[in-house]
Amino acid sequence: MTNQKEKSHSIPMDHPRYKSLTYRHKIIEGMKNLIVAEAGLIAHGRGEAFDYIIGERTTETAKKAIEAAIAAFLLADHPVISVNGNVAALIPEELVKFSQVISAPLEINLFYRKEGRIEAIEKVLRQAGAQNLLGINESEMVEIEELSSNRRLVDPRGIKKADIVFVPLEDGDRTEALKKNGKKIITVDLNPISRTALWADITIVDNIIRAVPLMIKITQKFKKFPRDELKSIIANFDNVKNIQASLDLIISYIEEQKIEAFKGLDV
Ligand code: PTJ
Repeated sequence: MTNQKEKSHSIPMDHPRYKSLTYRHKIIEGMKNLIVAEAGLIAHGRGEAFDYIIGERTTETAKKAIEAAIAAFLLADHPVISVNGNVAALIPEELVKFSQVISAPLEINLFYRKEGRIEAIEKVLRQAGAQNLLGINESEMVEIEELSSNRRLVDPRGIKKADIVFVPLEDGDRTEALKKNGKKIITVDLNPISRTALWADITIVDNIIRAVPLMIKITQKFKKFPRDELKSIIANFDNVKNIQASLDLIISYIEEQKIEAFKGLDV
């Protein structure tokens, strides 16, 4: 397999950081196609840094948060999945699949509005099979209070009437505003102490690339559970303790790296 090239870009498949570079490439291409905002590149880099120090794996604490999130989603009356540029560029097919298995619409909701971005994201989601898409008709949007940014505009059939909103890779002000509007918030954020991570009801500290495929699997399993079992999964979940456990895992991973990182190196 040495020197084999992946078709869409020139990253050799045997490169030790092949996966990470492939997703970086998707973000860069996404920016060129207007899907990703310029600031999305910086956000992705921040995510990569946190992923490094959590060991680029889905931890047991993240799995617990995912289970609580899916239980909450399955019990919700109007769950909605908010989609921004980064998530659409990284995992369009998985987003569409998740929306289908959990029976929640996808709503395009952007922080950085720019002509052509909504259409570019709509296109990539439609190509991935999306049918029920919200947030695409700006003339139908309504405002949510407590928020001055562009994201105050939401779809009346989606986030406006939602009881639970999944907002992966979200800006802190908006999470706070959605909470103040009475929404329950589920997020995926690699930074366990971002404002969104701290404000959310359920914080999944994991890479969106790994989290959503696992969320799909767990939904398929939990769909068969009785409501009482789902309720007890939520009752046994404590978001503050879970975030603290993620921080502990980061500390112990860094501690281990003092030895592990140098293994096999001639230093
Ligand atoms: O497409 P738009 O206009 O809606 O804008 C999207 C971005 C991401 C640019 C916007 O929401 C933003 O500026 O977000 P922040 O405030 O940078 O927050 C993004 C958070 O997501 C940060 O805490 C990152 O660490 C985290 N993050 C980045 N990439 C990933 C991630 N978390 C999980 N998986 C990732 N791949």
